[in-house]
Amino acid sequence: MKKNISIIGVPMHLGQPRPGTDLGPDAIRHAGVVDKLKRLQHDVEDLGNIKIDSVAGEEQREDNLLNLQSIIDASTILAEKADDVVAADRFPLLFGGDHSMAIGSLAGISKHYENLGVIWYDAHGDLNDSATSPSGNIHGMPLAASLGIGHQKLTNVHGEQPKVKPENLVIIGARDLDPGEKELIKERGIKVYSMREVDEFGMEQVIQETIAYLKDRTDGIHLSLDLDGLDPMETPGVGTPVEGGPSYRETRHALELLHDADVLTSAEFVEVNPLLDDKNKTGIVAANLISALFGETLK
Ligand code: B3U
Ligand code: MN
Ligand code: MN
Repeated sequence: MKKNISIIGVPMHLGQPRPGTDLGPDAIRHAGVVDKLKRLQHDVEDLGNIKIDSVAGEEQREDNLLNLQSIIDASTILAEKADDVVAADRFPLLFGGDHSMAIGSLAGISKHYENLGVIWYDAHGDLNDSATSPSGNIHGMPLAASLGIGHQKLTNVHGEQPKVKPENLVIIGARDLDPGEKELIKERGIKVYSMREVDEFGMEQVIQETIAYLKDRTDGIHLSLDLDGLDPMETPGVGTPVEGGPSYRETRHALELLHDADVLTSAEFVEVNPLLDDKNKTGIVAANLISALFGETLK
């Protein structure tokens, strides 16, 4: 089905200490993604990159939260932009940028849904708050913040209400969860297909079950795909690689199945870091996955 897609680049780097994720959106563009989407007959507009400012002297970890105020400022701008795209009846497609950007994207998009579903494809849970985080890096916290857990400034971006309900969330590919995250998953009954389950059931079944689970209980579904969700052999350009992830082929098939089911209403591809990459491999994988999600078939 033809979609009206609006691309937003989010050169976010403040959610973690390594330079380079600010170059992620352009690395995905350089892999030719806009042309690919146009060739698939979609209406595509590229809104360019939002501006990420950092508050002077904010490098220190106040309250175990690195760059808190700068991230709040950027998230607020992103939330408004994503909100506008949905209000215009277009499909928000976001290129990142570290995963702290999801605080803003989910805040903006969720305004339009009673029950926004979220598929979180990631090696990590991103369910920490300042008390459970081993790093103080906010890119490990966006899902918690979206559930209404954590520092009030993070949970209150673009409205005070929780953006996502725990029963509307599915995490896929997890293999590096912190103790506090595991507790939260248990306590809130969050559905997780860790690598153990992906290996046991296969990606096809995991995705079909995810679609069946979310379809009836939600009125829209957002895909948040962290490129470190894939095995780092194929996506080396990420800040926190974790071995033992799904391959490009498995992930591509997951996105083909999501395309066929036509259930997604927004998507983001995050954590591309060209400074850690090998000849833009990770940007190219992101572009290929996006093409699969929007209907490209390899025949
Ligand atoms: N869970 C760890 C590591 C981490 C989270 N997200 C990424 N890395 N990309 C943390 O710092 O919260
Ligand atoms: Mn992540
Ligand atoms: Mn991750």
